Amino acid sequence: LINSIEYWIDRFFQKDIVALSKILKEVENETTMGMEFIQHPKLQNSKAHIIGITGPPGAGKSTLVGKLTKLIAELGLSVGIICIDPTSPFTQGALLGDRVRMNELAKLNNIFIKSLATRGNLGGLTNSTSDLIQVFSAFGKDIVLIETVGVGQAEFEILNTADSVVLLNVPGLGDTVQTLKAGIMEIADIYVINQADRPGADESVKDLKMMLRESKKSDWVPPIVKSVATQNEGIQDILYAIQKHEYYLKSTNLWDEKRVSRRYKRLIEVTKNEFIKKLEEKIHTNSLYINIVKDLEEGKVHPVYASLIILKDMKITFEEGLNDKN
Ligand SMILES: Nc1nc2c(ncn2[C@@H]2O[C@H](COP(=O)(O)OP(=O)(O)O)[C@@H](O)[C@H]2O)c(=O)[nH]1
Ligand SMILES: [Mg+2]
Repeated sequence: LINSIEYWIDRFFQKDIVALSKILKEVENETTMGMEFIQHPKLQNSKAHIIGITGPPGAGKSTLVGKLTKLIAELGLSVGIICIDPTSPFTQGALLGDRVRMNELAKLNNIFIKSLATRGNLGGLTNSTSDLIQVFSAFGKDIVLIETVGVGQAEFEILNTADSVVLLNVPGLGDTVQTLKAGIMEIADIYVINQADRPGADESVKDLKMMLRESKKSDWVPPIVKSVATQNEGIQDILYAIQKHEYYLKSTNLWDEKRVSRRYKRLIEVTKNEFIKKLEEKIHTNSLYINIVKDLEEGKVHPVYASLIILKDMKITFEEGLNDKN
């Protein structure tokens, strides 16, 4: 009984933290049980406001997540936090620091923290991130905060995952403008210059403003907020900007559109992964596949031809013009 899905689902809806933790773990590890949890009719919920906090290492993301969470909890809202840890050995120490600070937070009511190890891709979101968000949402979390390190790809992934993206930077960061030019900064809905107790904050705000004016692309004008996370300064302003963005999303239908497109992307992702798994399995066990791969490796057939043979075997029909001419 203790291993039955219904047992854990019942406990989950009794707001049992152990059940929440159990289900998050199973879903994170993509176990059979986890996959059953995530498909459970009662768990189809995407009401939570998903907020991505991103930016370079050391910008103050964890500190901000902490202060924001406290403020949100004071409003009577519940928060789920997902921390995506980069695997880089250089940041191990910092990560331990993060954990300690985060655990302090966890003692507060209504807050639950899930730390994820990234599998290889530095700071990247794992496949299961969107499922973990869904679990938090079904549990009744009003807000899910996701901390990711802004290195390359992860910044774009957070864009597809979060409703509102907050990008942290620090003043005088020489490459602020450089990053902007690379287009990376255009992902954010809210810009924060944290560590505004350090010199150059106003210049950074001015630079940002100019860049954003040039790249205006929607009705939403991303606000730029200065903060000193360690001193709890500017946190109210950041939360206000987040709430304003939530209102904007809901009043323009973007809120629903984002949910629809995320579910669709997940469908494609899961199907693609399963397909590739099947394919690789067959390539190692099925003689038709073994032979066609051998011919391919020996340069006897073109990859397109080999692919057609495989698709045909899988009974996947193809568009006109792509059908095999044999
Ligand atoms: N001076 C100053 N230091 C800050 C501020 N916010 C965070 N820090 C410090 O910057 C370091 C990195 O912060 P952390 O939140 O771990 O950054 P993260 O890597 O982006 O998560 C820590 O030592 C913080 O105490 C700030 O507003 N001003
Ligand atoms: Mg951190």
